[in-house]
Amino acid sequence: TKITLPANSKMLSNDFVYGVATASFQIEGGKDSRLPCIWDTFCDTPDKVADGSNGETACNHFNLWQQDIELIDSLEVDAYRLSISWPRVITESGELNPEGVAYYVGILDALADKNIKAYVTLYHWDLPQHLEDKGGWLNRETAYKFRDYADLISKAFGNRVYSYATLNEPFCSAFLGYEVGVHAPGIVGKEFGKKAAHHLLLAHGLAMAVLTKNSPNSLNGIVLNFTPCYPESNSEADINATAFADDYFNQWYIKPLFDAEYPAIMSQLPVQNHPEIQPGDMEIISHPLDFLGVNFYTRAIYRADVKEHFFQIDPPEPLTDIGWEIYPKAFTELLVSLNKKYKLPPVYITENGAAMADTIVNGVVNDQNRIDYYHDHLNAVHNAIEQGVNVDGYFAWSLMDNFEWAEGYLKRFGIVYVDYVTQERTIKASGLAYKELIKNR
Ligand code: GBH
Repeated sequence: TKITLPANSKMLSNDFVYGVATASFQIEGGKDSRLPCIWDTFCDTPDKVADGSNGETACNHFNLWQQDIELIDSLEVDAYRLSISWPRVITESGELNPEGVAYYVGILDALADKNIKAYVTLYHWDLPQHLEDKGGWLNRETAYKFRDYADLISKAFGNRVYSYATLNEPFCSAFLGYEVGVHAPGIVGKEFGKKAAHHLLLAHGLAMAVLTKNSPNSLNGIVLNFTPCYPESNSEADINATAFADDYFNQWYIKPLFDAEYPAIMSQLPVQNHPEIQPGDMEIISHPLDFLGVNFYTRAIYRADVKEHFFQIDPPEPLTDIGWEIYPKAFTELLVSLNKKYKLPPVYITENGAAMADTIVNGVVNDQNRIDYYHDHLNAVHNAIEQGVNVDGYFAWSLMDNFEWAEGYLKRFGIVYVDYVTQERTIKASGLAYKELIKNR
């Protein structure tokens, strides 16, 4: 029932940052105090979210944030990763909304009081609906709107923020939102995904320039998710198909940041599926980063396919409650391979965690399988550090159970249990194990 690391691990030094992470739409509720976003609309569309739920109340963090910060503090973490709800802080005419700003300033000041570093993500998927009505991430203009939002909010927050991430997982926004449509805004078509991705990356680059100017002392960067790709067999066909999938899903979002170009597979995509790149865009996108955030959950296995470039096979066991394979070795291999391919700035693991079915017995949540997941994955990060990767911190996803996007409230990623009827929080065994690891460094 413990999370342990080798005694000599860099991850046991006091300057390795341990934190917990959340995202605005997944925990806040307080829907009446902000503009509508694309996830409100998506939730209201039949059959999009597994349990037909929405983010109207979520964990009611909008009202309970003070006690939630006490909770975070009680876990003895060094840092808290939160996201800002764009539709809460910027009005439809593009001005700061003072109430929305005051809400986050309250949170940031409370964190500072407790010496908890604030890692702020500016965009964790809650695009204002009025921008989607003008084309959302398929409209280049949205990138400039994001830059303006980053400019206003970073001036308003002053020096309260330890680290800014521009975007969370542009892959999810672009591919899941604008290509397969399983996330908001639910648009489907192979011709859309890479166009949306380009505007997201452009938004990131434009915002990096603004953050570097307004907030030169914070660590400014981006958070990417990676699902490392493995071939089903050693056949050349499977290996090639896997490399294609890796470029399409993973390298597409990181290569432009460091190499100012998209993967070469672009030439194999039909022209109508290409991004619309204007002169100068790739220079903007490749703005230097102070840190790279890496989110890791699972890997994926591919085989060659006669019609498509690749085919993803069902994952082998063991699986988490959301059906994702538990394969920590891929975490080490991912970090080592990124470090080999790119000239990385310091890396933070900005999300890692597992959906597990929790059972509460007499008020105690025993989630030994989640403890095992954390133990194995923290050790996988340790192994990557041993192989030369510069990792400075780790954030558990998530602080507490919350609105798990298309899965609604059915899947629980928290190290704190949330009873959605009473809004009562109970620290799970995994939360206590995480706290012990941090305390006993
Ligand atoms: C993150 O997304 C989000 O940032 C966070 O908000 C969310 O709550 C959390 O993860 C948990 O979902 O079909 O086996 O190939 C992670 C998104 C997860 C997308 C893994 C791709 C591939 C699984 N990624 N997924 S598989």
